[in-house]
Amino acid sequence: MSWTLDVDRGRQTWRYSKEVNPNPKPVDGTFCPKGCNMTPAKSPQESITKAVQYFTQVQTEDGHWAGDYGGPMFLLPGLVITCYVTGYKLPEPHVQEIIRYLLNRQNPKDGGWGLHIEAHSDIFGTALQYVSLRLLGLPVDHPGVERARKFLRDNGGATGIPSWGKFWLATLNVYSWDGLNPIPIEFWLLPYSVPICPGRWWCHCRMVYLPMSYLYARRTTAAETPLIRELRKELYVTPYSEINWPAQRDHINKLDMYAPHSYLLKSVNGALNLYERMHSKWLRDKAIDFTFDHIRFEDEQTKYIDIGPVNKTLNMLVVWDREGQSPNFFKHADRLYDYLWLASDGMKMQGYNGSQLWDTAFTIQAFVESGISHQFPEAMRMANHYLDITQVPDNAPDGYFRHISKGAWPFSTVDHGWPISDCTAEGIKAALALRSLPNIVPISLDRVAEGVNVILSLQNSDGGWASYENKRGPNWLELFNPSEVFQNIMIDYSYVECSAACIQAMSSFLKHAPEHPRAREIRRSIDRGIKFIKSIQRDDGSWLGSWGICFTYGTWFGVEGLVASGEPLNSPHLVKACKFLISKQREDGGWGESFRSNVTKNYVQHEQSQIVNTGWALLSLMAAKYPDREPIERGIKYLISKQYPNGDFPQESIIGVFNFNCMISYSNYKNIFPLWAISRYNNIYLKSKI
Ligand code: LAN
Repeated sequence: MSWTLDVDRGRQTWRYSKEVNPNPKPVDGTFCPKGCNMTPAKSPQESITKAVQYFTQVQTEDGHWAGDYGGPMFLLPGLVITCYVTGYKLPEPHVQEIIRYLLNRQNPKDGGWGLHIEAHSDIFGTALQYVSLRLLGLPVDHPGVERARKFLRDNGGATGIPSWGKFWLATLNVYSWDGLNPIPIEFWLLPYSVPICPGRWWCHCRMVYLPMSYLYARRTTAAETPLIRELRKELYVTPYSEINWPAQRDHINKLDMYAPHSYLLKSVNGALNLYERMHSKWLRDKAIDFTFDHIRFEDEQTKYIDIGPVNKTLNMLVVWDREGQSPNFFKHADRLYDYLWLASDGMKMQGYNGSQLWDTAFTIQAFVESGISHQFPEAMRMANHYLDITQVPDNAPDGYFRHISKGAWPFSTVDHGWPISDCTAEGIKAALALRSLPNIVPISLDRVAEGVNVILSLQNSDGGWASYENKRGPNWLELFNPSEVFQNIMIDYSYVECSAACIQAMSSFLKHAPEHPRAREIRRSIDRGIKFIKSIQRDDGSWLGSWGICFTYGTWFGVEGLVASGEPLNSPHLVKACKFLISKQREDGGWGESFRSNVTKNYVQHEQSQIVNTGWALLSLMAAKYPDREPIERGIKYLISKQYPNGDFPQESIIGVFNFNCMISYSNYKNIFPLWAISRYNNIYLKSKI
């Protein structure tokens, strides 16, 4: 028996076969290149060669780099519950791998699970994985199930689960809909001119609450089976029929609480609970039809992948509610597999349908900076091909709040197609970097300019860039954040990462097309962007990262953005940033940040140095031409000492994040950032041809 990763224009699906595959294509983490020298690198040059050799060997046939984009623990249960409610059967080999994953990721200390693979156990994580294991067939007396149940019951049972958990349990018929605060579907009928119109929310928040409000309005619920009746007994510390459900609406276990409801939200919820008892049926039916059309639009625009892992399974449930097991339902089921990733710990649901474009764009830039990419013409040709086919060809049709996307790059695949500011920026940077290589047919400057057009359109009035869309609503909308476990989900904010990437892309574009008709406009946009970046630099010289862990990530972007725009190297902003980084260097020469940096928004040292943090810190210091070579050299030595003899690097702690509290794995970063930093070191200090 064997598992094979199939790829098609970035689409990744794991296929099981009873036969053994005699020639498996290596996937990262499973491979040592043929004839690879088993001694560790003795010099930066050797380390670079080994790193590039290794990483080109695991490139997929369609030109991208694939990897594990798992980490969050609240996603897979949505898939398992959706399959159960709709009667869709996952293949048995997948079921076995999913069970293996859930058991592997159970916290050995207390038998629970948290919000992500490194988090402390909480009710959200534990109740949802518990239910998943039971739905997938584990018996009530399985040791892992017993330990989980003990954790749950010792901590008050599942009543204190956060709102998204309450929602999933209610669809499964093991929690009452009366135990939820209302998810008012009529909001969808508000005109855009109203500041709280959902069209102004951050697209991820919008696209999650869209199907949630539909399913809440319809109270879509699983049929009561014997297993459901058993679960009702297992999940709670009081008999199910005696639970006071309305009292549970605001009951959130303290283990789970991260973003408490505001007073404003509490009073709005009070009013909505009243409204729920006397709403107009006519208006509700109208809103149900509108949201269904919107959901269908999203499904079709993304080829049933959907913007993310949460609305993916919710939308599938909506289609089932409306149409049963229709052809569209099976289109959904087919795309479930795009989210499932098999790794050594089992099969998980990823935070997206992959990070294909993002990783490939960074890899291209690191390879070009290595100075040896011309020795790997086929790998570079295929990477260029992946960039080429992944640029979004068209705008989404009007309506349903979509921003323009023609010329943008997405995070994963062209089929997904949602444009993102910094993915577009990294796509542009990679496309332009490839122009320095021989024998590549580069993406034309006209097409790159289409990407620049998207970037220009996305600049906010504060001068910065948000993720997918402009910042469309006021900050006070955050007071309506109902999620309890995530921060900053209501609107799209300007981020240092997105802003700095856009500035770098436009600066690079100007170098390639100085006479472009929009050059002045671009220069002005860069200036405004730089002002924004400077305005959010912290007093200690750092920038807070929002999508990576944490200050080393944010500071890397801040510094590269300033340097790309031509900021003088003696600028107090750059000097302060370097001083900050140097102050965090550790005894062994490395840098290492804990995910608690993001959670607390203060620098928290990891127990150990981390190669990816070290890569970011070194890249920043060298971009800013930090005058003292000694700390940089120590960092480089640290990185080289961590490289495996085959050129790969170890997978260390989780390194990505969203909404401050949930971590996510970027498993290719270990191969990208150490290589990039060592390459820059070689270029600046050794200037040697390899
Ligand atoms: C991502 C992944 C990519 C990431 C970067 C491009 C790295 C970043 O610079 C901008 C934000 C973005 C696009 C991003 C936003 C939040 C996402 C989509 C994710 C972290 C992947 C998963 C996450 C999504 C919100 C998960 C579902 C959870 C909800 C709270 C809806």
